[in-house]
Amino acid sequence: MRVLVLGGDGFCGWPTSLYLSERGHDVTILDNLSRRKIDVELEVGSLTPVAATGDRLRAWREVSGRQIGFVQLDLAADYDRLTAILRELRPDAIVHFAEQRAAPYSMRSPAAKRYTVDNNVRATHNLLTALVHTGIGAAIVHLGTMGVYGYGWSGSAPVPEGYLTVKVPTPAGELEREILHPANPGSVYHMTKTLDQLMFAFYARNDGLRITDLHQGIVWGTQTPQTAADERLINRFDYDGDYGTVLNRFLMQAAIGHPLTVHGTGGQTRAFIHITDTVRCIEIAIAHPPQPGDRPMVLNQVTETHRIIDLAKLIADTTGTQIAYLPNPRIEAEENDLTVRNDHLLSLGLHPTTLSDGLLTEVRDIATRYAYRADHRKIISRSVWRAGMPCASDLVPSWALG
Ligand code: NAD
Ligand code: USQ
Repeated sequence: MRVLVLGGDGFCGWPTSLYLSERGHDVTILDNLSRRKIDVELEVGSLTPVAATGDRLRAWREVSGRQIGFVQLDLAADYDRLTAILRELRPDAIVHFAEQRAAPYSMRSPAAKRYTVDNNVRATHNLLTALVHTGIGAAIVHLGTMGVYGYGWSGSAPVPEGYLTVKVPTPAGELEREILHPANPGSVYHMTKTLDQLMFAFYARNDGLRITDLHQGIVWGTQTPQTAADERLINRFDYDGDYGTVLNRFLMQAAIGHPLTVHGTGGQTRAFIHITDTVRCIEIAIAHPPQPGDRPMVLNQVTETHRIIDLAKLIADTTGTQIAYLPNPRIEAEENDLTVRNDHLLSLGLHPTTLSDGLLTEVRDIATRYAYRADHRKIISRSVWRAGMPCASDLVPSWALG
């Protein structure tokens, strides 16, 4: 299959591109390298030493004998070149990772809020309209997020896969309808993913585009067998207060002896998936696209749920690291239940990798190996959800955080 991977230089996109290439697909990455530029803006970098894109691609050719194409293009801005690339490559499937994906970054300033909305909404809309315009019938697989549902909206009922059956009272009696699950985003970033959903619904109905929206949980882990094959292929490992996600942050913090940065009580429950399962889910999704005229297929791409405090305690108990309970910089429920339906991906052949599979050690090993690259000043999250909210770094003396 010819697969175009939008955002293929990023944390999820790079291992996905290598995996699909190894599985025999003809892969081209399209990326504007904005994630690398945001590292420069934030004066922080991946904990792992990520090679330049050209070096990565050359290394893959040497290691695998296979070629991955690369196009440097801004999906949100460069519409004409996008249509030209689509006409030239004529992809069978397009995997869309190319969005600004950090909730704290999306809340850090008016400029970051506007950038996140402009970038994500325009990127997705440009892709959809370019497919209609060029008449290329590629199936789209988009990386959405569990955060579109919000947390605790439906109490302890499992979160369904995208759609909800509701009863509408009418004078003639109750009508049953399936609607898109109500959106309840918790950040400007998550809000852009809810807007993506509306665009998908419209273009699937109006133009028959074939769209799969993967509502992914928090990805943990770093390496896949492909990225581990050569140092130059190593994946990103974000640990900073904006881009680092919670489990990888805790593992890195334990590796460098920094107290684990629990926001609030840690009673927040979230969904997780290991990076090796992410790449496998993408392969499953491109192999099972919806038909023209179908509504967008929504699959919950998660394998397990955990409370943040339980993850912190697990890591603290095995490493002897302390837990720091920090003022929560986000506006979110202190505690929530979360059970999630993930029947589709399981029925299509996903065999989940779980925290208990010993992989925590693998990530910790990576974190220990590259601990010397960590900038301790970048660990505490400084983005707050509303102006005037206390920031942990103002309240907690630095000696208390190691
Ligand atoms: P990332 O920031 O590491 O990768 C995104 C890539 O897209 C980057 O290489 C960036 O340069 C590129 N990009 C962004 N805007 C672009 C544009 N306008 N034109 C071209 N390229 C552009 O993020 P990630 O962690 O790999 O996440 C990928 C996708 O998966 C995102 O859409 C994110 O919302 C989703 N997701 C991620 C996680 C997670 O835990 N990392 C969880 C759920 C969903
Ligand atoms: N948290 C802490 N301590 C930390 C960092 C985070 O307690 O040091 C808490 C947060 O307050 C939050 C939870 O952990 O309650 C998750 O935070 P996160 O930064 O790991 O994840 P989130 O902001 O939700 O975003 C990440 C990805 C995003 C993706 C989302 C999936 O960055 O791209 O969409 O996970 S989900 O959470 O399922 O919506």
